[in-house]
Amino acid sequence: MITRHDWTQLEIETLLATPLMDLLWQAQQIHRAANPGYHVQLASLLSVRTGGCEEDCAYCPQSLHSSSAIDGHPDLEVEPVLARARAARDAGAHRFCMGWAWRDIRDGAPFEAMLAMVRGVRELGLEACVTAGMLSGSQAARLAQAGLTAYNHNLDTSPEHYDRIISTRTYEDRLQTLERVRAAGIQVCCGGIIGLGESGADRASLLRVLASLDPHPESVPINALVAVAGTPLEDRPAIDPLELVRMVATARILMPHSRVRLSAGREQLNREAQILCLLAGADSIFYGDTLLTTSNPAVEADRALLAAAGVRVEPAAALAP
Ligand code: SAM
Ligand code: DTB
Ligand code: SF4
Repeated sequence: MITRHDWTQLEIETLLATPLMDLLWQAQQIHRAANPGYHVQLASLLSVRTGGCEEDCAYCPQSLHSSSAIDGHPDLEVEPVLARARAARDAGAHRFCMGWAWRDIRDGAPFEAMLAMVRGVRELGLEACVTAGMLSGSQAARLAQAGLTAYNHNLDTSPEHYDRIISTRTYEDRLQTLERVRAAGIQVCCGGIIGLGESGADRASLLRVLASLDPHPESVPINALVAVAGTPLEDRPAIDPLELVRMVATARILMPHSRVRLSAGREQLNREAQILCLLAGADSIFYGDTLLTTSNPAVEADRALLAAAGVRVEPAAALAP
């Protein structure tokens, strides 16, 4: 299987618009060749620092520019975070992802605590992922040294649609952080959101930029907007679930070896739509009752979903004490 980084806008728009049955068939063949046995990865998510963010991302309830009522607890400390990581591991998670509602990482005590959390999560035998906004080269190097597996930093939408969604940073800022993460030897987790009022061409353009990264991001989260009251996008209509299926299938075809994570928005999908996304090539989900500030399907419901689909989960994380 050839891995390409030169997909054109037209090729991607054509894929996104392919008759669904043909698109699914193509995606399935590529997926099964790249992921023999088809294992799904379970990633657990925890918000360490919630709310109060200076950025104005129109979808995000954690922005200071939104009037969303979020449960703004004080920043979590190292021990409670590690207790949550242990519980996630015991429930079967493979990766533990931690979020900070920051524009960028600043040096100091909170960053030292982040490093301690990363070390602790790794000692539990879990993969560790952090999402905390922009970072410097030296911060990336320190995270790598602490054992960080992956850094999540989404491009969210196309370069063309970006300034209708966020005005406080640029696409170039995002790409620069991604380069620093890569240069430090940390895996890149980078994807986007559909349902932000973007066109089909915008979706293709986002996928084009993701697939042009060389190497491809190791994981690509595909989110459907969770329209939260108090954000500028609160009245956005829900997307047609088949559009999410198309987005997942196209991401799978463009980036055969990346993990495509079916991320936010699963609560709005019925069981059958989620199974179609898995069939289209999603091989990871967020697992646990909450995302950052919004809810996610219950663990029992997800266990039942994976069993109904006959999906094998990745072998459990190495059991450290
Ligand atoms: N502040 C950091 C940043 O923006 O990179 C990290 C946390 S931020 C909440 C992580 C990602 O969550 C965003 O890039 C966006 O893709 C996703 N996200 C936030 N709010 C969302 C929503 N309402 N619906 C879907 N995805 C959302
Ligand atoms: C990603 O792509 N989606 C996750 C994770 N990476 C950090 C976040 C989804 C957030 C959904 C809205 C919320 O719960 O606040
Ligand atoms: Fe801040 Fe991240 Fe939310 Fe944007 S998505 S407002 S950067 S927490």
